[in-house]
Amino acid sequence: MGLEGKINKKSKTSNIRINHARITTHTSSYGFSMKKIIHVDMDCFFAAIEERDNPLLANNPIVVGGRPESRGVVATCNYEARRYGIHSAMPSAQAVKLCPSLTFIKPNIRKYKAVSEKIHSIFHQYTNLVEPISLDEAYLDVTNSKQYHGSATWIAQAICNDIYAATGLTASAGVSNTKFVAKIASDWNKPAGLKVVLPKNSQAFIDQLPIRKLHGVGKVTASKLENLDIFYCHELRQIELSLLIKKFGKFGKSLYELCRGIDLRKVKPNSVRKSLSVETTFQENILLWDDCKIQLLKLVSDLSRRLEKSNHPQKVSKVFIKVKMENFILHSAESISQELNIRLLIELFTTLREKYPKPIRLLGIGVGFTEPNSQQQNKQLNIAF
Ligand code: TTP
Ligand code: MG
Repeated sequence: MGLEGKINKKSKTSNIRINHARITTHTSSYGFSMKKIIHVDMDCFFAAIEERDNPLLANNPIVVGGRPESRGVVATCNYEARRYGIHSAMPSAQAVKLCPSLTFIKPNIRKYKAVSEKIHSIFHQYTNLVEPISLDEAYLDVTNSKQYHGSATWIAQAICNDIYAATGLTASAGVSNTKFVAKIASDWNKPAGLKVVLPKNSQAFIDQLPIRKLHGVGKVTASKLENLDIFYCHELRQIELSLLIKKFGKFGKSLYELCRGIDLRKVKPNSVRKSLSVETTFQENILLWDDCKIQLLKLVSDLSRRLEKSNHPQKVSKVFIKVKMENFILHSAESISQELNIRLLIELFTTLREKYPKPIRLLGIGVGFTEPNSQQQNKQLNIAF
């Protein structure tokens, strides 16, 4: 459904709540994780399923997504198409310009969900600590798993083999003692690749990573770091915590920790998401209404894509917006809504803007979900996402 179709004309704005928070930093004691974490991610998921089901497509560039003439976007594409520079979220019209012989396939979400159920049930054969991230991706904590004498490497390989045997599709896996390294590792040897980063090699592995690989580092943070002549994690590690906090606020502490391999996030089994949000920090603070509107619409389209990809079982119950001003003060506003509602977000933004007519450093939007009822929770346990 196009974004226009998602506007809920019945929504009311009478229950807007405005919150304020000052960004603060705090210190905590560091501890290195001795956990065994696997991150599994299927290769070209939707496209691989379509190729499997139609051998005539093999070796041809294909896209799963909306058609160019109906202003569709690429959900994913196979490696042949990636060679032309095509990627997820690219407008299909642009994709066909890059590769005129491209084959477009309409997504069949029901089919992809059935495959997803199979792979998630394989994960559960190795541990109960499975955190589903999306249809094709999950974190597993196998610290206490007994199979293969507890070897996370062998378990990861066995999971990929089982997935291939059950579905005819390949997965890639990363093994590490932290979530963020396991995720980077699963992408390392794609497709059908396994990358193991042992705790003793973790620092050396992180040191050679470009800073853009770090969890949460987007274009703006990366270019700020690059302006400080910091391109790789080993360079980031030379920077003092106080300077990072001065430059990046609370996120400075995360940067300090991540480049040292410190990521204490646990694998959260069957986590019930309470919200989903996106945000962007601007290279230059913005003030003009037109600039704000463009950024807001970009965020809406980004959030809408993520909502579709994550396939949440819970219903949307509210929308919210947050605005960080040039002085780092954060203001937010929210309103009840059953869907991602652009008009309502614009109203919330206008309310905040009238109250705080100052240059904006960061803009974020999100949706909150209803608490799942027990029936939904059971469904979640069964299908594990
Ligand atoms: P990804 O795991 O991000 O991508 P992928 O599996 O196609 O390719 P890779 O081998 O690089 O992991 O996403 C999984 C599926 O989610 C993907 O096949 C299609 C869907 N998807 C969207 O619909 N929109 C998006 O913007 C993205 C990134 C993915
Ligand atoms: Mg994938």
